[in-house]
Amino acid sequence: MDLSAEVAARLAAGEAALQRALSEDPHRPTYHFLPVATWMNDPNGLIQWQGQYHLFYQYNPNGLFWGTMHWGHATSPDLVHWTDLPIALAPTPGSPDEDGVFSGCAVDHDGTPTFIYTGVRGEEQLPCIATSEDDLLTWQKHPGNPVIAAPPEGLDTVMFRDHAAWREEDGWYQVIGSGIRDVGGAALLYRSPDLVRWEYVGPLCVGDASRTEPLWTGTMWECPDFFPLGDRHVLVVSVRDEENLLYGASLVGRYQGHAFTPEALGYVDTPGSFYAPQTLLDDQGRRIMLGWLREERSVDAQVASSLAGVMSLPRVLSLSPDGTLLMNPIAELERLRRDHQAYDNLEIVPSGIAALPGAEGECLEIVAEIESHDADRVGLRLRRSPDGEEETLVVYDHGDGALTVDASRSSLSQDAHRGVQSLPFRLKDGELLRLRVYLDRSVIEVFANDRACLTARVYQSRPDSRGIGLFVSGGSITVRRLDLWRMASIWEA
Ligand code: DQQ
Repeated sequence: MDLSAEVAARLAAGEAALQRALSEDPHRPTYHFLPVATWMNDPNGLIQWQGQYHLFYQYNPNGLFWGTMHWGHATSPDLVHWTDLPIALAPTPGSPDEDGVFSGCAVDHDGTPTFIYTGVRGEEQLPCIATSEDDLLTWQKHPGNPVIAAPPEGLDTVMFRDHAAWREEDGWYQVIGSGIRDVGGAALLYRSPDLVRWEYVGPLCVGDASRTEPLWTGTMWECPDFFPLGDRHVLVVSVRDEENLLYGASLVGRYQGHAFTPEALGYVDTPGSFYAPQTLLDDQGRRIMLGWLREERSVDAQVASSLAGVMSLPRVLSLSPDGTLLMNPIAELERLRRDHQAYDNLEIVPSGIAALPGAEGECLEIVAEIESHDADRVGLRLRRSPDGEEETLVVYDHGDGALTVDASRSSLSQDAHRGVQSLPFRLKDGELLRLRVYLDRSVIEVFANDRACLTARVYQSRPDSRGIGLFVSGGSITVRRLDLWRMASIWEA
């Protein structure tokens, strides 16, 4: 397909107009990517190609519910402003993907963009490939699909899908998400000279479902990603059991001789709203992660709404010298900042509550630096109604060593799940609490001290739930500085 600049500009303008029309829905985010009208889940095939970022994503064009998976396609010059393009991959009747094209990755195979994805036919889920000759717009499936005929012989797998591939000196490698019955989640390693013929190398990493510390790694791993970062390697997996999608987990360790030795295990985000993350390496050398933000309300409410699935903001990953995974929002998001407000040196007394005069809104960025004077609990109140009937709290609990998004009073609607999501987190002696919070209607993304992320979905029922404040218990705090910006819509005309 020849997508001339003029056609592309018209598509982008039409897309933005539709997005603006749908923004009447008070829960619909305005600066997170989501498709116009139907269901979206995992990010797929993240790649930068000729300067443009490409985001493919699990997509159901048939409604606001999961089913008949396709790959949607959006591009961006900056990972902030997106243009949604025609569907990239759809199931082909009578083929190994006739019941769905599940998640996978994109690689540059000597100048040919190539997808590795999971084709679904009945109960079978097997690796397939597709290539593009027109800069990622249309895709030709390989006639030899599936390129791996079955899970490894002799391994009792409970799942076999989702792909991350990379090149080494002796050829291509990929990991496939899996689980070994009665053992735990697994990432299985394969090798290929050409992305078509694959040989099983062995498990890259296997979890232990009988262990729960420091976190339970489930019985299956979906959407594995594996990449070098600093002087180590990181394996990211989406942990689940038979019934539930649980969370993204990161294993940081050493990779040598095709063997991976994890040294540290942690949450990529709180259990709940953020799932199936994938990364790309861009031309600035940044390792950037996007994840699927699931809805946290009843299926009926989703089907009746204008949204079912949102893409997270892009995060840049790095490692601290001690091997801790660090995550920060990409700098390009600052382009959306408008109407700056700043507050300096606010003292809040023990068990105090502070409303921030003039601080309110539904699409905001908040950056706060807070010094605690022996406080037990300290945090932000977000989307607060004037009488406090609705509000969502971001809480640092020093005693419990936890960071929490408490959405239990976020909405009066019975359709909203209103959960409480926590992560282990403790400030070091003398360390300030540094919070960077993105509010985008039903989305809250919190970045804390470069090393913890909490994502939540909240569905306020009151239009006046817009206030922002602070609270403390057990001691006092000094808010050294708090900056707040209204965030522009990425679909603005
Ligand atoms: N979603 C895809 C699968 C993947 C799961 C199907 C994770 O490929 O395992 O939509 O959300």
